[in-house]
Amino acid sequence: MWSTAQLKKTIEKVIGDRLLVIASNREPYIHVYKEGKIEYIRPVGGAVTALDPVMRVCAGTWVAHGSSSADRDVVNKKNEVKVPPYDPKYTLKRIWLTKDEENGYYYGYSNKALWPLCHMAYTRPNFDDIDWAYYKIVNQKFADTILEVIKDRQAFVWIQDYHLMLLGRMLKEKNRDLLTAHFLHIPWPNPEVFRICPQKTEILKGLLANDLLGFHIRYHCANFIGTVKAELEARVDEEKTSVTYGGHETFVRAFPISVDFEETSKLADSKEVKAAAKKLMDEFSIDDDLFLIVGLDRIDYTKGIMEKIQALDRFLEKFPKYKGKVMFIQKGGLSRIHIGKYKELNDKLNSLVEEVNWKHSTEKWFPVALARRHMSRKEITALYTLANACVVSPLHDGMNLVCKEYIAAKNDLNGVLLLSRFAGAARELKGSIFVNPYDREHFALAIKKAIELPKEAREKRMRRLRNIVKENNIYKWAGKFLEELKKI
Ligand code: GDG
Repeated sequence: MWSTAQLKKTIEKVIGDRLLVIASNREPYIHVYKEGKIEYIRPVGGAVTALDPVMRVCAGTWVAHGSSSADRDVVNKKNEVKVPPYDPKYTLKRIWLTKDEENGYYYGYSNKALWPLCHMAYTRPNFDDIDWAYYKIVNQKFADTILEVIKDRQAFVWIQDYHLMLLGRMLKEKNRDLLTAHFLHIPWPNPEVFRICPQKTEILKGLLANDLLGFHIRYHCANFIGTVKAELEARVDEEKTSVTYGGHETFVRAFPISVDFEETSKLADSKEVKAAAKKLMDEFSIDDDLFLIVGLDRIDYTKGIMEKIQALDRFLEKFPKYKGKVMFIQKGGLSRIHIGKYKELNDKLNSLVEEVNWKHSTEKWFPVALARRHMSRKEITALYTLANACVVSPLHDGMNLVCKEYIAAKNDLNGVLLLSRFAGAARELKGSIFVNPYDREHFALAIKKAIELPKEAREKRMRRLRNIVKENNIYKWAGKFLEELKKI
């Protein structure tokens, strides 16, 4: 099993004296004002959850958009602050964006065009020229900042996600000696879908400037290679899974991201989490006899939150004997609320929960609780430990970390995972009860199956899932990525 110690060795071997720079839109830590005092928060989101433990081992510089109220007040003259705040291990360098830049680059091109384009969740992408212009401006801003950090040092830049698809090329144009890799946390769609993107050539060229390109699963790699074949005059080597374009070879590989299994598992057994679990039981009136189902997602149309509540509704229609015996808590953090589609979804979700509760509630019981407040990692972990089942039902998802966190927290084996076939994680997590979120009838039956699964079968499945996540943890993800870099 990969550990921090093994990763550290790999980092030393691969990175050596090179400076490690991570570039991502989102910061690993944000600083906010609360009652006049500055506090820090670890923002919600998969990439950060996965990379913070890696950076703590590597001690490099993380360049990201400084987006929060107190962010400017804790940095030095170089816009840098050491993090984690409670145990400083690496440097966070913040980039400031104007309102227009944030609107065009983040809300606009990244999340109104690329996010729906790559997720194929039947939400039409919106390509706007001004958004694209800002996308380029902000990518250039990142490039300039990173080149400034690196100066003439040898460095490896590890770029994260769809917000920075032009960055690799911008960096290489200025400094050919840099080693750059890009990991995409979201799916890559098939060539037919990508074809409609007006900026497709620039995006592909941007990505193909990197030395290594990573996706979660092989299916996304194959889609990417198919897209390159359809769109560019490039040489594809199927054996090596590499693409040569403009004389530069880029290796394309799958690295399934994961969680820190040991840490989550240990946290789940801690006194603090047990205390948090007790509080949650009071807050949501969770009775020991209830079968508790939990969902945890950013409120996003790709996550299939509406679909899971509709499936629960259908389940209660079909099997009314479960009324009063089952409870569903959906933790949903607001996300990208300045985008119309997200606001709309949030309103729809409120109405749906109200409707389903009204329809099925009894004097003392209602089926769905929508938990909106921010929860700490301890509280999230407590929720996992309480949950008899966790439902992860995205319409399409790069990987999905919630299902892996749930598995890592279930030390007592008393839990069932219902998992969408369209999450990247479905390729690995054999032992889940698989669902198609578009098939409400079948989804409802899967909920019944989860509730009725005998103890032995439940434990057997969970044991199998835990072995998979334990073996394929976050350190393995990072380690394998770096080992691949060494090979090329
Ligand atoms: C992208 C890809 C890929 C959620 N609410 C709270 C909270 N969370 C944490 C969860 C989990 C993370 O946020 C969500 O991770 P996901 O993987 O589900 O989703 P995305 O944000 O869409 O991430 C995804 C990921 O990148 C990594 O590559 O798996 O496919 O879309 O860690 O626990 N954490 C806290 N409070 C909350 O209220 N503390």
